[in-house]
Amino acid sequence: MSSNYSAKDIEILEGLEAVRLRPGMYIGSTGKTGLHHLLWEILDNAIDEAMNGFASHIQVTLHSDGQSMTVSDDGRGIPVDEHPVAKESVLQVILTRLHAGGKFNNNNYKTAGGLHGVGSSVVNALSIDFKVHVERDGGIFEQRYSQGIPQTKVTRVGNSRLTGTTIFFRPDPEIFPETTFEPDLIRERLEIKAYLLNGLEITWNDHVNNTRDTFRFSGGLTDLVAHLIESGKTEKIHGDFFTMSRDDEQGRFNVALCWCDVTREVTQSFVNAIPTPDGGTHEQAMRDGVQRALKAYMDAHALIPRNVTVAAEDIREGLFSAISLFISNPQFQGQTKGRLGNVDIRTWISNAVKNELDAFLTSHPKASQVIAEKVVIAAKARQASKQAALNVMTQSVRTSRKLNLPGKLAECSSNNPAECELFLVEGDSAGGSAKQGRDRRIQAILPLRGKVLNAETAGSGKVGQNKELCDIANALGCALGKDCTLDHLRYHKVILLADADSDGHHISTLLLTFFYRHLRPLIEAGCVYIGQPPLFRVDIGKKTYWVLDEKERDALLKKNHKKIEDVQISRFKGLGEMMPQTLYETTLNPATRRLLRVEIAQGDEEITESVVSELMGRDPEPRFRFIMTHADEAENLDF
Ligand code: 1YM
Repeated sequence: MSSNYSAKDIEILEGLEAVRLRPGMYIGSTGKTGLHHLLWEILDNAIDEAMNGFASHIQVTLHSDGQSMTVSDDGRGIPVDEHPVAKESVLQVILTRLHAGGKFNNNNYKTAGGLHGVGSSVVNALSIDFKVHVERDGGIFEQRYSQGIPQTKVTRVGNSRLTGTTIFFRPDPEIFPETTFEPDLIRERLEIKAYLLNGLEITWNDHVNNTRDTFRFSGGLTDLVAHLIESGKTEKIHGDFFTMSRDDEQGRFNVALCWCDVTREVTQSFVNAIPTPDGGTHEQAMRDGVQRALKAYMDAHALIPRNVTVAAEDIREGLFSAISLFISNPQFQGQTKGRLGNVDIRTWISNAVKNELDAFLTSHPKASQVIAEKVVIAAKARQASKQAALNVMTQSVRTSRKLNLPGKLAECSSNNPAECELFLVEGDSAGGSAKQGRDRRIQAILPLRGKVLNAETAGSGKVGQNKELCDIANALGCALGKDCTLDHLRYHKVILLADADSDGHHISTLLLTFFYRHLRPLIEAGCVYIGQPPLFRVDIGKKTYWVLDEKERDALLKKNHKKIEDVQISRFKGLGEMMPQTLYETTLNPATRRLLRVEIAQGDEEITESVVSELMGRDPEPRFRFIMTHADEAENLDF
């Protein structure tokens, strides 16, 4: 560092200060996930070095206090010579500047993802103690930091003929409420990385539990699938695994799979060596390729009995698979960014898997026979009951339609549309409570931000381009307007959930206008509902009641007038205020909630039409007239 404090130094300090002020922006949170994110960042830099072919061994050590870590690799070592522009050591540039790193190059897909080399400066800024040790150019170099501020210069402390980088860091307790690392979480991640990076040796030293493991797999994904089979306590039904890899201008990927003696399907997918637990386009494309290859093989060899039809899920029964994809522009979606969204890679992966699996099936006739028999048994079992067949049919519709789901949709796990419900929830905070409080099996949540577009004044073109409204249609599995059918409907109930105030009513009205104009078959089929959250909580003695409105509250008080001295009444300002559990009990739980079904009054279709167009239309005059005529019917106006 130059001796006088230059504008450049101030800029750097401001950069790292920004990280300390808003750590969540850089590492997601300051909770357990954020704490471990620090480790993943440093680890990913070491892994990048291995993926680029320069490192073959990585050591990760959790120190005995459980609150500090060391990661080292035997790569080239971070450069220590003077940066030509910054006029200070490249090492210091890397550790103090937010966007320093030689890895932004977009053509280079060989990056572990994460923050792409930005990571080390972020970890440095958020550590109370940070030491870097580099062996390179015949020397050993060291430097120490605290909270991102250099405590020493980059100093040559000895000679070495080896090369590599070692980083020690202790997360800053001023930033992280909890600074204890979780050994199991780390161990699992390291093991997975070793499966994905064939031949890389990762040593895990856990000085809290005094254990040491070395992970090194030469079989790559095959070893991972074998591990899944072993921990799933099952066995392959055929000899060889199917494996394949592709490496071309789109990126590269590996697949390993086999069929096992169970009915469930087990899949693990990764992008740039990062797990995608919620799947995505790569996982779906692999499945698609598998299904097409097997179906084609069975058709060509007349392996499907006359009275049997094979469905996609018959093929997937017992399928154990893994896909690891490396691409330069991964787009992660979903609440926890656990799903890949890139559509450009779909055909590439699906066709490659289809072609390679075609060849595998042809060259392994015995295995193909056994797999085909299993598929036929699955298909027969499915067809055995008409009801089951019906369920399964809708199931396959549901899964194949999952491709375009909006990122913020919290999906339910059931695949049977008849029991599934979609809640459209106003606001992120209410959306969050609903996600936590819901019955994950059958209830999906789509949070909506603020007022949606007024479909009455916007015109079909604008509606078709509106993300929020298209998200709703995509989640439901319906097209808009005259193309809207219920054939692929993914939920048989869609429930609007807004606060019981004027803003909430406005949003419900806008949504109903959208449904009425563009998704009318849903209303006609009786699938659209309005949720009714309670307005009051009334505690009488030890008992709690949730009541819908003033009328109900007064009735309740009248009935309990004897115990009236022991009464507490509170009014909810909004759904976001309710604890998830309370929201479930009062508003989501099918057994106790109250819903209004939206209907177009029989024989009054014309009236409905004119009310919608007048009240939601561009011309304010009819709205004014309506308000003036109906003003005396209104109660509880909320301004
Ligand atoms: C324990 C963490 O960070 N290893 C590491 C980082 C780098 C290199 C080698 C490296 C990269 C390159 C050239 C390059 C980094 N270098 C840079 C930068 N382990 C760990 N090992 N020489 C060495 O990418 O061209 C950023 S990270 F920017 F200096 F090149």
